[in-house]
Amino acid sequence: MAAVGDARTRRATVREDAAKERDANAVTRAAITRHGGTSALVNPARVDSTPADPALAGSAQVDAALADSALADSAQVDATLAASALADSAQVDAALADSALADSAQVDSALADAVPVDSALAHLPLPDPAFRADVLAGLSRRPRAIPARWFYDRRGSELFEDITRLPEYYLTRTERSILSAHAADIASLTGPGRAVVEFGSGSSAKTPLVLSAVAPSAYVPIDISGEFLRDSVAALERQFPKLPIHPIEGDFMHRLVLPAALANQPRLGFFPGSTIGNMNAPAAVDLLRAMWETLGEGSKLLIGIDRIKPVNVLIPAYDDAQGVTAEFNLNLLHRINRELGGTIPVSAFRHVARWNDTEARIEMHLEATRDVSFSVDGRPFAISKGKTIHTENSYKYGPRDARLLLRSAGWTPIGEWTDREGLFGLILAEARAIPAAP
Ligand code: SAH
Ligand code: AVI
Repeated sequence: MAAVGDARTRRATVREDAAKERDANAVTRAAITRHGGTSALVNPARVDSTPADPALAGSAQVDAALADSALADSAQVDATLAASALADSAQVDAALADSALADSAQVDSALADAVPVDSALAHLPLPDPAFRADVLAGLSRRPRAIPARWFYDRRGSELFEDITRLPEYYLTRTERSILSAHAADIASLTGPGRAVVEFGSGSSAKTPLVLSAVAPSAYVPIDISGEFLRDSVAALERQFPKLPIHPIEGDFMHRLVLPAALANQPRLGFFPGSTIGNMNAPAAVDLLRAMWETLGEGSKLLIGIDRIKPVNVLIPAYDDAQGVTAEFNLNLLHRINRELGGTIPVSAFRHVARWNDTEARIEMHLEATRDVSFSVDGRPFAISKGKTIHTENSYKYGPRDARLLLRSAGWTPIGEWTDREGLFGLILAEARAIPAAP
C-alpha cells in the first residue's frame, strides 16, 4: 500500500489515476466532466457505463417510463423514480439532445404547445441535463415527483448539515454515539489496512470516528455535491495528512470504477446517515448490489439504517420547529428557478411531512397553497391548490427487515449495534457470494 504523505504528490497521483480510469471507462457523464473540470482533486471519469440495473438503462425504457402518465399509485412512482435515478445519464443526455422530451407524445400532451426557451436565459450556465430531464418528467407525471438526490446543490448540502444539528433530528447524533461507543468492536471485525469508500459522504462529519478506529490505507469519499465534497476533503486532509484521499464526484447509483491506487487493497464501504432509506426496496437492493460489485467479494460494508419508531418522534424530525427542513425542501424549487430558468412562485408552496404506515416511510411533499402556473426551461406547468410535488421518501426498517435487505444484495451481516432506545441501527456486513438455496 503506497501511503502518499505529501498533498502535492497525492494530487499528481490522483491525476494519473484519473487519466487511467478515463481510458477504462466507455462512457463519461457529461455532468460529472463539467463539475470535475473545476478541481484537480475531483476525478472526472469514473462512472462505469453499466448502471446498477441494466434493464432500466436504455433510453427507450426511460422514455417509456416518462410517457406513462397513468402512474396513480406511489409504488409505481417509486419504480419510475428508481428508473430515472438509474438511467444511464449519457443515454438521457442523448435523448435530450434529440429533443425526445419535447415530443408531446412521449411526455404529456399538455406540453405540445411548449413555449420555446426564452432567449433571456442564454446567459445562464448550461443546466445539468439529468436534472432538467428529472424535473420536466417529474412535473409532467401524476402524482408529481422529483428524485430526492436533486436536493443537494451547495445550499441543499449546507441546509442538510443544519438539519443534522436540530434537536428533533435524532438520526445524526444517535448514529455518531453508536459509532463512538463501538468503534473498537467495529475495528476488530474489519481489521486494519482497508481502503474506506464512503457513499454520499457529504460533510464527512462522522468519518473521522471510523478512520481513527480502522487504520485505513486510503479514503474514497463519493458524493454528487461537488463543491461541498471538495471542502470536506480539504478539512479531512488537514486532519489526516498522511492518508491518501481520492474523492469521486459522481452518482453512487452506478457501479463505480475505483481509483487504480486501490487495486489489491481490501475495502470497507461506509454508508452512514440512513441514506439507503431514501430509496425504495428495489432501488436499495440495486444500489447495494452495485456497491458489492464496486467493492468486490470479501469487502465489508458499515451501513447506518434508521428504524421504525413512533410517529410523534418521526414527524418532528422531518418537520422541525425552526423550519430548517421546510427550507431544505423548498430549496429544490429555488434550485429549479436558479438552474433551469424556472418561474416557480416558491412562496405559494408549503413543506409537508407525512408518515405512510403501509410503506413504512416518511414522505416529504411540496404542497401548492393556491392554484399556480409557472414555466421551467420555457415549458408551462400548472398545479392546483392542495396538490403536491413528492420530493422525498425516507424508509424506516425494523432490525430483521434491515438484515434481509442486506442479504438480498449479497451482504451478510456480521455485526450490529444500536443505541439504548433502539432508535437507529448500525450494521457491519460482508460481501459473500449468495449461497445456493437448500
Ligand atoms: N453521509 C452523510 C450525509 C448524508 S446526506 C451523513 O451521514 O450525514 C446524503 C448525501 O448523499 C448528500 O451529501 C448527497 O449529496 C449525497 N447523495 C445523494 N444522492 C446521491 C447519489 N445518487 N450519488 C452520490 N451522492 C448522493
Ligand atoms: C440523507 N437522508 C438520509 C435524510 C433523511 O433523513 O432521509 C435527508 C433528510 N430529509 C429531510 N431531513 C433529512
